[in-house]
Amino acid sequence: MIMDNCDDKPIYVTCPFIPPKEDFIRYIDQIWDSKVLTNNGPLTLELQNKLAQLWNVPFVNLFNNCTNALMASFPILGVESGEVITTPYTFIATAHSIVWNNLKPIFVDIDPKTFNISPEAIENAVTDKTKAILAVHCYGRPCDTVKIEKIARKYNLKVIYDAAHAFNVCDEGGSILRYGDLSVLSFHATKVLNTFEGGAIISHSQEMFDRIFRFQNFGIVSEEQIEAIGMNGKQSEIHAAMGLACLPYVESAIEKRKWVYDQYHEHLVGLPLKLPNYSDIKKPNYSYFPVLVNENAPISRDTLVSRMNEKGIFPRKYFYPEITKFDVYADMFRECSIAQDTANRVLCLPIYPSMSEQDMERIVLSIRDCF
Ligand code: T4K
Repeated sequence: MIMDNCDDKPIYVTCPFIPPKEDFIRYIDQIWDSKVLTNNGPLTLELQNKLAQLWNVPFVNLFNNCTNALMASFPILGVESGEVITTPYTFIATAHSIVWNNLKPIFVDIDPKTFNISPEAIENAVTDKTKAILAVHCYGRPCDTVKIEKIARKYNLKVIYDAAHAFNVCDEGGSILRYGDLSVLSFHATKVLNTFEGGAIISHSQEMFDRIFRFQNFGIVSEEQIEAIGMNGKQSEIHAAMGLACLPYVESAIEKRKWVYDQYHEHLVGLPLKLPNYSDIKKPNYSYFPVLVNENAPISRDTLVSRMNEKGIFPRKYFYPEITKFDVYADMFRECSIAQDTANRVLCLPIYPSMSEQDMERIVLSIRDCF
């Protein structure tokens, strides 16, 4: 978006974490030496191992993005027909991954407190055609994994968690990536850890790891054997290099995000906005700062956005509209009143590790001026 009447630098919803250039170059030198550019080279394996250690999970397959990893998840689990219960309150990639597999998404409502898919709504939507649940840990807040897994066991359903927002998030038992048949992460530029573009699938057995490994490499078993209509989902060495260069800084980057979160809580108190509260999460990652504009606020969410834009500040309406409001999903519409109400009032404020005190002040003033 082009800004008028504003001398200050624009402030966007996020700004990628960039490691010191020398750290990145050191890994690039290794690529130049090895001449291995892709197809599971040493840097990809190193990043995979480091992430598995970090999360205390045994099996991590890196992908070239989260969307491809989500798309691959269904054939990998043998879900090839039928219905998948999912949330309408998410980024479009979640739903696309179902439809790309010629599966039918069944959109059910969310919990108003967590913005995550409601387990009760899932159970009410189960039919004899249901094969899987695709749940999203929205904004990095863990889903009600206990209830979801119970429903999955009762009806013999596969569970995939879209954990695009959930890098490093832990509950009392450790990383939330241990839940579900598969968890799928994003390392897009806008995420807590970035590899420019990237993703990963976390699985729980050597057999599944091997199957994912082959599927993301065209389904190749050997030169003379192809076991599936696989895809090219591999992450390249340059992307792994970025991940490795960022990784040592990720905890301090999350700490800086927490500073932003705390500042918003301190300075936006008393306004007709409902602020996110992550105090009940054992280890949150502060990846997003979604506020809800109160129904009786003097201005609407859209007016707030316009006024902030005039001052060169660009929060985002993640996730407006809910998926079934997009034309291409209109014939899959199901009434989800909580998702609709949330989508109409939500605004994700800028949050990223390099936010300066001056920029924080600009954002806070731009909001306070509106009320
Ligand atoms: N599931 C969920 C729940 C997701 O949220 C996502 C992605 C996915 C799956 C799929 O993951 P990937 O396949 O992408 O790995 C952004 C991201 O592109 C997308 O990854 C993310 N979710 C979604 C919530 O947000 P846009 O279209 O809003 O991005 P964009 O380009 O407008 O960027 C937002 C702001 O970030 C810009 O205003 C400026 C800043 N920015 C962005 C980029 C790309 C930078 O400063 N530098 C950059 O390189 O989708």
